[in-house]
Amino acid sequence: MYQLYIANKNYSSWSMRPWLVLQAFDLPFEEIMLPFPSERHTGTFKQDILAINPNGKVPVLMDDGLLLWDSLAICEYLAEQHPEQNLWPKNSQQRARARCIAAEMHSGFTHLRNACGMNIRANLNEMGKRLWQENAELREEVARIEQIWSERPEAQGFLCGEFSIADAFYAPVVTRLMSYALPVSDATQQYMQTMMQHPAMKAWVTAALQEVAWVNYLEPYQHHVL
Ligand SMILES: N[C@@H](CCC(=O)N[C@@H](CS)C(=O)NCC(=O)O)C(=O)O
Repeated sequence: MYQLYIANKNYSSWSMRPWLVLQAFDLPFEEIMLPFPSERHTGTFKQDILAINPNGKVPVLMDDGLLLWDSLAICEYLAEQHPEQNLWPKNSQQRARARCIAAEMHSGFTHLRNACGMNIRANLNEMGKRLWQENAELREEVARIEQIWSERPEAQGFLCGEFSIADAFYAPVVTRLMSYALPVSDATQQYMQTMMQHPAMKAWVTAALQEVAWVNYLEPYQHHVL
């Protein structure tokens, strides 16, 4: 049984990716939630995660004492451990493409990530309008994402055929586009719907919506009303 250490489902986009892969492929895992503190440099999150991962971040996968501490490395490891399940697409061309687009997400899209932090339960539509007008890099990055998504083999399907690690990597983009109501094409919205209907995605989003913890430093656009 794997152990996956994650942080708040509402906020932690890097935690979401390997969690979705474990869940979608029905791999046996125990989830260990280390919630972010309400204010930076308070609470026990940092000391708790540092006790198991010197890198000090989530997600972390533990497999029988083996520590893995990066979302993409975790997914690669899981794919290697379960070759009978196509965590990466079976078709070699789609597999190559899936790896490229997952890597592009993992190492890029910093404007989207910085301006539109994941916040599943929030309605940030008004802020989204403003960011869209003011932030040209954000518009460019969303255009690139729409291009990637438009190249999926089937309009009703996932990015590289069946659900794969590539989709898990773009899952937090789906929720961001919704939270900030960024203006995207019908084809993009179709993919967002496909993703939102996936059982693993539904399970994560449902759990995120039930969380009440407020993490002030991840809420640049809202005030906490008690
Ligand atoms: N490149 C890493 C990023 C991990 C990351 O930034 N995790 C965030 C949560 S989404 C974190 O642990 N932040 C806590 C901190 O930096 O103190 C990965 O792919 O796993």
